[in-house]
Amino acid sequence: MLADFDKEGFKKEVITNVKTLFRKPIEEATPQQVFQAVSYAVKDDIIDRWIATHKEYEKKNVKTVYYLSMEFLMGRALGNNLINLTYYDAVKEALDELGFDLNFIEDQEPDAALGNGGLGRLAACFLDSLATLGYPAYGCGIRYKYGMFKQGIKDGYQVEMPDDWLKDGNPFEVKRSEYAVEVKFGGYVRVENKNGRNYFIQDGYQSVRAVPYDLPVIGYGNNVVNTLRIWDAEAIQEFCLDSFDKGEYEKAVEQQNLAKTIVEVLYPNDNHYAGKELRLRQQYFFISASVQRAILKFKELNKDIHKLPEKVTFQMNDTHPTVAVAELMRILMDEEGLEWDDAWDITTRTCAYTNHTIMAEALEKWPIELFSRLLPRIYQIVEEINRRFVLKIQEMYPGNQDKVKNMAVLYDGQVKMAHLAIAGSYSVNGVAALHTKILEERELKDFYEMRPEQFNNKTNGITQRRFLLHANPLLANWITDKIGDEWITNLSHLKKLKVYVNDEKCQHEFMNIKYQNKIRLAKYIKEHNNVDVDPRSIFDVQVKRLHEYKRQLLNILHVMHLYNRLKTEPEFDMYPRTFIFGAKASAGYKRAKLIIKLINSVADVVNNDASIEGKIKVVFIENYRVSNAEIIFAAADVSEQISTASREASGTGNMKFMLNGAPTLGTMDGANVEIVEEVGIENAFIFGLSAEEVMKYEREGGYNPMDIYNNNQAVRRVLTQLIDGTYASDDPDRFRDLYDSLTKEDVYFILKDFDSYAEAQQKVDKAYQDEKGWAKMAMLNTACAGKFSSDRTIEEYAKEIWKLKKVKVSLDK
Ligand code: 26M
Repeated sequence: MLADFDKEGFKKEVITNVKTLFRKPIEEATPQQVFQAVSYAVKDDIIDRWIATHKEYEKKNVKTVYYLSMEFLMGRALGNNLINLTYYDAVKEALDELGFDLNFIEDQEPDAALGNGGLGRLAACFLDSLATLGYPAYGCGIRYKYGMFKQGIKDGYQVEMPDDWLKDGNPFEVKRSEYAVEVKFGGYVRVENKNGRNYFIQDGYQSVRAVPYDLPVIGYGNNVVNTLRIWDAEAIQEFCLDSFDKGEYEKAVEQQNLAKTIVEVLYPNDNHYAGKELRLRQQYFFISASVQRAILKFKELNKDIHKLPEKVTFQMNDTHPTVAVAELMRILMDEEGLEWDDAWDITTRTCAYTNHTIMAEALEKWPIELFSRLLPRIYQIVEEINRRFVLKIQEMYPGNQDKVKNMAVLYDGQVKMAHLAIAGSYSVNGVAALHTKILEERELKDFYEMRPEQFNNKTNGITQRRFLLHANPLLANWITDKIGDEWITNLSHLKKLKVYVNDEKCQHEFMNIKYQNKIRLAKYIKEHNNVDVDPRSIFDVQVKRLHEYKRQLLNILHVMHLYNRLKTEPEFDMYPRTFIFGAKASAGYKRAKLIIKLINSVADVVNNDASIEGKIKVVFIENYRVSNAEIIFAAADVSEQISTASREASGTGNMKFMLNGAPTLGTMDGANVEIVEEVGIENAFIFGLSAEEVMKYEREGGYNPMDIYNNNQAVRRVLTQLIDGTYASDDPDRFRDLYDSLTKEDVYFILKDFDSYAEAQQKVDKAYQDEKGWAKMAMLNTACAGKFSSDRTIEEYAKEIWKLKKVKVSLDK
C-alpha cells in the first residue's frame, strides 16, 4: 500500500459526497448512493495522476498507440481501480469503520459491458497492461447507451433485457465537450479545382457531433493513468429552429434521432457478421472521431505530418475499425493536402491489424451499394486503394486471376474489410501460435506469400490484477506469502511456486482455498438459481459465449450420457460432479438459444432425480458477465475448452481458469496448445481431432455422422433422447433441430469427438479422486500460467509492432 492514503480524509470525503450528491446524511443513503459517494472520492485520487500522466506524455512527446475497438468489456471499475491504486485494503478498512462492506458496495456497480466476449475483454485487459507497464495509450470506442443485454432465464429459455448501465450515472467518466468533432454521412462528393489540384468535397451530407467521454485506466502502483475514450453522438444543433418555425418538425428532430440511434446499442453478435447499415454507421462514427482527434493532437506537438508514424499507431481490433485506413487517407489528402503516394506511405506505416477469427460467417463484407451511399468519399478512396492493390497483385502474379479474386478489396459487389485491413497495415497478427499458423498457411495464405514479413503472432493474455488479485484474494494472499508480490506485475514469478507442489501442507492450503471459493460460488448459485450444489463435488465449468463451434452441445450430451449410465448400469459409479454453464446467445441465433433450453431441460430432470443421489448437478448461471466470472473462475476445478480444433482463435477464459488452478479439459485448439506446452500434457486432459485432422476432413467434404450413429450405442441413445421427449415431455419435437444438425452434417464434429471426450472425462473423474495428485496438478496450472499475462502480450506488441517507450510518472505534491 502506498503511504499517501489518508484514511480519515477519505472517510470525511465519502460523508461529504453523500451530502452534496444526495442531500442526505450517510446513515440514510442507499447502497447505490454510497457506491457513488465512494467512487467520487476515489476519482479524486485518480485525477491528479491522470493529469500528471498526460503532462508527462506531452513533455516527452511520446509515441502513442490508439487501440481502436468497437468493444471494451471493462466490467466493474471501483474494485479494480482500488486494486491498481493499491488502496483496496485501506479503503476496505475505512468503509468498515463507516459501517459498510466494500464487497457489498462493489456489488452496486453495474458492469460496463461494452463488448460481446473474448475480443472486447481482451481490449480491456490490454488497457490494464498498457497502463501498468507505463506505455502511452488510448482506448477508442463507443459509449453505447445500452451494452451487452442482460440475460434472464424464463422457463428454461433465454430472454434478453436492456442493459441500462448509465441510469444512475457513471462516477468515473469525464465528458470532454471541448474535444467534440463532426462526423459526416451520406451526400455526394464534389470536385473543386484550385491551383491545378483537385479537391474532393463532401456535400449534401447529414452529420452528427461526436462527443468524447473519458474513463481513467489506472496502472498498478505506478501513478500512470491512461484513457479509455468512448464517443457519444449528439445532434449538431439540438433543435433546428429554422425548420421548426416552418412547421417541419420532423426535419428538426431528424438530426437528433440520427445521433441517438448511432450509439443506442451494442450489436450482440459474437463471431457473426450481419451487414446492418447502422453497424457501419457506428464503425465510421467512432473511427472518424478518433482519427480526427488523434491527428489534431499530433499537430499540437508536431509540425510535419510525415512524422505521424513515429508518433502514432492505430491498432485495429479485428476488421470492425478498418475504415480507419481510408479515413486516415482522407484526412491526409483532403485536409492536409498530401498527394496519394505520400498519404499511402504514412497510412501504411501507421495502421496495424489484429485478426481474431477464421470463422467464415464472421468476415465483414459490406455491399458496395450500402458502403458507397453511406460513405461516398471513403468509398472513392477504397476504390483507388483497390485499383492500386490489384495492379500490384497483377504485377507480382501476371495473368493469375485467382490471386485477384482471392485478394482484391472490392469483389463481387462487396468491400472486403479484412483485405482492406491487410492492404493498409504494416502488421497483421493472429492471437495464438496455432491461429497465426492457420492464417499464414490457409486463411490468408495469398497475402502471407505476397508479404510474409507483415505477419506475426501475439499470443493473447489476461490481466492477473483483475483475474487473480481481485477475483481470488485468498489465493492471491497465499501466493504472496509464498513467493512475494512481484507476480502482480511480473507473472512469470509464479514459476517459483513449483517447489511447493509436492509439499503436502501446501497442497492442503491450496485445495482449501479452492474449497472456500467453491463455497462462495455455491452461495451465489443458491441465491441466484435456488439450486443446492455440494462444494465437495467437482466443479466442472464451461463459461463463454454460446456458439456451435464452442460445443456446449458436446458437454451437455455427455452429461446426458453420464446420467444414462447412472440410471442403467448398476456397476457404474462416478465422483459427484457439478456441471456449471454460463453463456449468452446472440438474440437472433436460434440454435444457440435451443442449446440453452436443452441445458436447462437436462438440469430440470437430473437435478430432481433423487435416484442418482446428487451425483450430477447441472447449473446454468444466468447473465454470465465479467463480475460473476471473477467468482466463477476462482471456484473451478475443471476448465472446459472443447471447441472444434482450428475454430477458437485463442480463447482467454482458458487462461483465467489455469491461473486459478483449474486444469484444462480441452482440444488442441487456440491457446490450449500453448497452455499444454507450459504445464505439460500430463497436467491437462486433452482429447479430440487435431486442427490438421479437422481441416483434412473439411477439404474432403466433411465426414458422415451416420457412421457413428450406427456404430455407437451411447451416442445413439442420447441422440434418440433429443427427440423422444425425455427432456421435452410437453413437446418431443422441441430439440429436433439439434438432432438434425448432428445427424445430417455435424459440421463441428461433435459426434466424431464424443468418445474421446467421454474418455477424457473419465480420466478427470479418476484423477480427482487422487487428492494429492490433483492438488499437484492444480497448483502446477497456477505455477505455469506466467506466460498468459497480458503484460507479456503487451510487451511483445509494444516492442515488435508499436515501438513504444515506457514513461515514468511521479506525483510531486
Ligand atoms: C461482427 C459484425 C456485427 C456485429 C458484431 C460482430 C462481431 C463482434 C465481436 C464479430 C466478432 C466479435 O468478436 C469475435 C471474438 O470475440 N473473437 C474472439 O477473440 C478472442 C480474443 O482474441 C479470442 O480469444 C477468441 O478465440 C475469439 O473467438
